[in-house]
Amino acid sequence: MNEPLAESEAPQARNSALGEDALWHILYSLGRDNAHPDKHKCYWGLVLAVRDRMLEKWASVQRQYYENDDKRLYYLSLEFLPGKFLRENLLSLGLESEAHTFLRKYSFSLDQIMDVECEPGLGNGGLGRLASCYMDSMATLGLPAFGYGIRYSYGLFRQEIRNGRQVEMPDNWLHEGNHWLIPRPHGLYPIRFYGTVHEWQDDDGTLRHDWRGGDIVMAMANDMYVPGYRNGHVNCIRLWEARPHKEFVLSSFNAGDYIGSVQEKIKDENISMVLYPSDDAPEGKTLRLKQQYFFVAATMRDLVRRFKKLNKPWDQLPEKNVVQLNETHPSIAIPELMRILLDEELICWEDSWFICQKLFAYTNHTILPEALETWPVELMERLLPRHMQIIYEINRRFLEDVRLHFRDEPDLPSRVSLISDGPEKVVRMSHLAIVGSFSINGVSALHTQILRDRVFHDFIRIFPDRFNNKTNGITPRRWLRQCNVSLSWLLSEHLGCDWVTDLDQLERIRELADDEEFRHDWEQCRLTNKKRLADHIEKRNGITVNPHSIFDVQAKRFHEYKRQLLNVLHIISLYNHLRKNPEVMMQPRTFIFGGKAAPSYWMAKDIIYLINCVARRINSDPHTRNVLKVIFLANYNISLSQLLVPATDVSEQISTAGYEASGTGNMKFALNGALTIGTRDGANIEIGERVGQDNIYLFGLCEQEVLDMRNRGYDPWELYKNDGELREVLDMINSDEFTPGNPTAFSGIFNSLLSGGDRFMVLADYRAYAETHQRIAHEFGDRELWIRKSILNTAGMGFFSSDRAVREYMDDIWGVKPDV
Ligand code: B1H
Ligand code: IMP
Repeated sequence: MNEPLAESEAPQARNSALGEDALWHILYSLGRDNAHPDKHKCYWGLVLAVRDRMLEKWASVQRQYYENDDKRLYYLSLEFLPGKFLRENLLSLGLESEAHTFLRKYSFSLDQIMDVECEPGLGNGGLGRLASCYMDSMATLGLPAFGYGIRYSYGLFRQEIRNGRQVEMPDNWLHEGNHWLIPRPHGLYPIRFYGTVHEWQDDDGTLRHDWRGGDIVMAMANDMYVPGYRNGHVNCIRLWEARPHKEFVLSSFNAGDYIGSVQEKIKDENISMVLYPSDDAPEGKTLRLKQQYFFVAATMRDLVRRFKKLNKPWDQLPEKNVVQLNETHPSIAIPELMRILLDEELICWEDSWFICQKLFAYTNHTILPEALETWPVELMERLLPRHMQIIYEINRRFLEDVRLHFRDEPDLPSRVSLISDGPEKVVRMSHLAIVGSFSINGVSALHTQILRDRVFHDFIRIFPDRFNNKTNGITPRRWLRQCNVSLSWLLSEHLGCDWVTDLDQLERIRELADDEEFRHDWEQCRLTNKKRLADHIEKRNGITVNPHSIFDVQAKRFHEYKRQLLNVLHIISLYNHLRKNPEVMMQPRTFIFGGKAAPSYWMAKDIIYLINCVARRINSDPHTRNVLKVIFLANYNISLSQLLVPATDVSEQISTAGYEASGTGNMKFALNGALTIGTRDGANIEIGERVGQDNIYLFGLCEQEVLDMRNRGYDPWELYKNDGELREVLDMINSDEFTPGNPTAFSGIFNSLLSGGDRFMVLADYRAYAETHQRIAHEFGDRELWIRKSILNTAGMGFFSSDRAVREYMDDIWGVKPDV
């Protein structure tokens, strides 16, 4: 094994021009005439030509991993949000100018042909995009890393706004095929569900278990390639697709049940059909658990297959591999590896458990109680009977240990148990992930502190050394170099190009904040980006916005804790103020919203409806429309985000303190020179520390104050009674002001804020928020002051590079080394 390939067998590097290859592919791979290629042909031809170059590098990098006997990182995530590929891959491979030359010949720009590309929406939001940023950094750092997930046929729904309401449309992102994804129909893995566990005794009298019967679904790999930035390194994200199990289908055919067998086939393929569209609140559906086990089992097969090639003893598995679990969604990997080691490799429990606990690491991304994943024991027992037995045994041994070490705390075992006894017994997946991992991390300093103090407080005492913080990061390649071309040029002119892979270099523009010419150039870049967004808004929404107005943006999933409501309440009060004081000069403002609500989350969908109703009213009022506009941009996704981020003046990061684990949107806006209005929540706190407290607008209750206020007894009616301006706004919502003829359209929202107790303390933070906005409008008018602050934001954001984050994971958790 590990024979290096002979010279002649090694792939030859492509040395023809990219454009020539694209033309070649149009004819020979796509079977289309390449005489006068239109933009579709140019796009597909380029994709294949770029892909060739990536594959060559990928193959040699994979060989290198074996030859160097590298420790490998497996990053398991139910979600990835890579965004469009072509521009990113051209940039990383240094092929941009060659592509431009080719396209110029046919009078296309790269922007034009990027329209052809479909964006894979294989994730809900922050968690999925984080996985993609990390994959980018791992490739750029040259790590032997492997992403693993599911190739959903339908990604996150496409959002349309009809009559102000969100309507969900299917996202059939593969309808034209997708050449960035290479299917691997050879060597599928069988994955079992249901069935029964047979016990038997081996020659030594040891009790053995064998999981048999049930349904088999095949897992087929589809590989998506991730090139590092100009370093010749290419990794891959392997996405599993469910395929019918041939033998099963055949036997039904033979039995003459044609329709039945086809139905079975459809059922099997359902597993990878669609992404669950809820962010921060997992849906406890059987199909979801099937998805989790399906991708995890196929992934562990791949890991074990590669490890076996090395002919090393099993105890070296954790020396050669590490598995990072992105949230608890893949945590069924822990009992799955136990099953493989115990039942297939016949390793004893103690050794198997020792291996497991050294292999897995778990990242927690949320403390929302409704988001902490649990599965009914009854379901787990039926779908994965052997895994349920293993979970019981893990729990039995763990609790025995806890009882031994914490004798005087009789309640502790039931609090930390993997299985909770309620009306329905459930498996607590976070407890399973904690007990089975050697590292557990939160994603911002505050979030990790909350895990320590509250959510996992009991576990900190049991496993004090396992917990650590890894503040999130974003990739500067996509979130600056690619999305903000004008600013990137300006930065490179002053700093050289190294900032793209060494973001701390941005510190060096701090001194340029005093340079008038630089500030002027900075402002011009921002204006270019704002005009581009204004054009987009004109085209999409048919509304003209003033590019000199404050572009105030809140773009993220709709959730009560993210408090889009707080933003709308304030917009309505500004509107009232303007109507009552038509003579006042107000800084013109454009409030922009983007984001999707989970289809079954009615409150969030009502909030979208409210925003659109308020927008309709305000945008059509001749008295205010020159100074106030409200825009809802439909179908927020990575591509739209790349347009919004560089054009934003004010970034809204206003979650109730303690609820947003980190946020990564906050980092993207600030990196591109937006100023943040935010609560002391998630990574906002660390952003404030890095960019300087004078350059960020933090307001409102901090996490401790939120807790204290709630403990004291918080009464939103008090605020309603005492704050006339706020009362007026709330009364408008609770009338037909924005929905003529329908006064109860928003009574649900009104009630949640008042009689419902205002769970997310919107009213409590309202006054501080409104006052902070007043300051912002004032300071925006002072151009020198504002631009200086904008520059200092970008200058201070180096820390939030995902390169830094991944390096921390690498050094503190993974123990993998770059292979470059
Ligand atoms: C985050 C999720 C999430 N936290 C359940 N939790 C899901 C939970 O489909 N589900 O069931 C999907 C997603 N996503 C986000 O992770 C946090 O809210 C952000 O604050 C954080 O920045 C992001 C990345 O760490
Ligand atoms: P995998 O690691 O088995 O998924 O294979 C990925 C690629 O790595 C293969 O296509 C080979 O090019 C390369 N590869 C696989 N096994 C070996 C080995 O034992 N030595 C060197 N290269 C290998």
